Amino acid sequence: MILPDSLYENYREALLSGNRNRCQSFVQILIGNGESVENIYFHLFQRALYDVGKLWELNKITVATEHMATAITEYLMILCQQELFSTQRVGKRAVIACTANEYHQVGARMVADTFEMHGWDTWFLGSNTPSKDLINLIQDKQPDLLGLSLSIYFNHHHFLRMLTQLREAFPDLPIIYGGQAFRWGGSSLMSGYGNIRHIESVITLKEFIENYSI
Ligand code: B12
Repeated sequence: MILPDSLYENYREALLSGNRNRCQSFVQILIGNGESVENIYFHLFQRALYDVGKLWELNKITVATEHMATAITEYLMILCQQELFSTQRVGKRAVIACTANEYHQVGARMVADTFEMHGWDTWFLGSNTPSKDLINLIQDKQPDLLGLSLSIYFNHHHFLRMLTQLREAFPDLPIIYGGQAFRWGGSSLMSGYGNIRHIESVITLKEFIENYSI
């Protein structure tokens, strides 16, 4: 996707000023031009939220502005989902969750939506999922794959504990994981957890799903 910087900057300005209607117009134009939802998620929404994070870190915007930008993004993602209803089902199922104490859910939601767009049936559990409840849900839904999201680096121990419990209950379940907690590494810690794989973004996830065979 080639998104001119000027267009991106206009979108970001609308997002930071809380102008939901203007943001919506940008998305409608991109969808109307045949842009893929993955590209919109990655090149527009993710890029803008990463910028929001930098501005917040530098104290240039308030927590309220960050919350507003996140809420608008989640609203726009639902708008994009109108695309999903026509997708033919492929008979595969995925559960997508965030680790305990992990409150960043937008990335995981994008992952669940990407599976849906490829015809998978998904259960997206949102933020902060306790291991015990996740295990019960997996027993109930019997998915073909589990996706786990972790953004906060200092939550690594929650993630590893969750993986240990998951592996005791489901030794062979394919697991994929991602999120900004792994931006600076950490994947070597996963080598003892069997069929598990790190995927960086919705763009690489798309390739993974297209080549996936059970
Ligand atoms: C919005 C936001 C919040 C919101 C989240 C609300 C919500 N509804 O999700 C709230 C207010 C809760 C929050 C809280 C905090 N936050 Co915050 N937050 C953000 C912000 C601005 C945007 C997050 C986001 O949605 N990004 C966009 C998504 C699409 O990107 P993504 O998560 O990386 O997802 C993509 C890939 O990573 C990957 N992926 C992600 N998950 C998965 C899973 C699978 C299975 C796969 C295959 C792929 C995959 O695919 C996604 C799509 O391409 C980021 C800035 C940033 N750089 O992202 C900071 C950021 C993540 N937060 C940060 C921090 C420090 C915090 C707090 C500790 C602040 C505090 N002092 O309280 C708390 C921690 C709360 C907790 N325990 O979780 C830091 C994290 C640093 C780190 N890695 O440790 C960041 C990077 C800000 C910064 N620059 O410092 N935050």
